[in-house]
Amino acid sequence: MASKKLVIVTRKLPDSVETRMRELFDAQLNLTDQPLSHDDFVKAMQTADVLVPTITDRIDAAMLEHAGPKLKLIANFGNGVDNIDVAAAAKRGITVTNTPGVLTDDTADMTMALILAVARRIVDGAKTIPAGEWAGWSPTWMLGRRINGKRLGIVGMGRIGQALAKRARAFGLSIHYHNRRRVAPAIEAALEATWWDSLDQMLARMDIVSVNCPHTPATFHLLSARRLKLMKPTAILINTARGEIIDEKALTAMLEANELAGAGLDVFEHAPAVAPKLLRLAKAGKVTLLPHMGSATYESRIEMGEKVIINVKTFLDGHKPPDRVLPSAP
Ligand code: 8YV
Repeated sequence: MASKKLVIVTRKLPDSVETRMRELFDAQLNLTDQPLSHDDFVKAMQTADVLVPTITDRIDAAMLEHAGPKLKLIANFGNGVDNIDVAAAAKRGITVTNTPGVLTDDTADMTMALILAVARRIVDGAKTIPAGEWAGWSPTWMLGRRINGKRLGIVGMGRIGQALAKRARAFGLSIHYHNRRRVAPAIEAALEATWWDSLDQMLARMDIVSVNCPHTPATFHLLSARRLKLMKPTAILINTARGEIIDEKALTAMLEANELAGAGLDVFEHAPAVAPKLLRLAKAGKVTLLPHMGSATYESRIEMGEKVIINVKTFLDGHKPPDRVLPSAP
């Protein structure tokens, strides 16, 4: 009987996922919940048949140079694959898969939560009671901004953008979006969404802007200093996608200068490092910062693991895995 293939998993995963992986594969698990050291990562690249990395593992062209002859599949535990040079992997005959779909609703929920948190100052207000700063109700204290009747501009109308649109409609927001391609008329009609061909024009008209597109070379600093300047000073910006999509330095400067009303960020350009200026803005109640929690539910993590298992098993059984990621066109 052929020996089981070596599947190296770089981070601690939910118990049920690890148990199933042990049953199916020769699984080398990382039980420490710390990223592998550089040396251990290189060793994993050299020895694995299948590698299961996460967003905390950067697999660029240089790292792929270490790939051993057996490595044929990188089954990312995550939806976004900006941590992997998919084109360089393809050149080496390495298939890349991801985990789409299962984290859509949780990420959309968290995006909606951030919209509410920033607009209604939920985190800001919640800090006051434990700090002993609440002297009693006042007509003019802790005022936020109403979201009902306002305009939400979604940058990237994929699965998560559409799931956000559904939620936001229930809160009385009108839905606007910019996407490389206009979505199907039936989806647009169901969401009562208005498509903006020009991102610049959309940004200038929105009360809330939410970033929900993937990070690719084409979306790096899509919200550049110039584009951020187009936004209304009363607007708020939400990002649960990737930090690199927004010019964070420019955003910070605008928040400091009151050229934007606030921001809710679940992702950062240099994560896990967060710029000291952003920390100061958080203390001042101008921004709500979350530690990349968009898909952080027990359910999502288990379903992500199950997707990884299906991709790995299908591949090792000699078939095309369902969630293959193809190199994007230049
Ligand atoms: C994941 C994410 O938790 O799946 C994604 O793209 O951004 C996250 O919510 C993370 O990537 C796990 O690797």
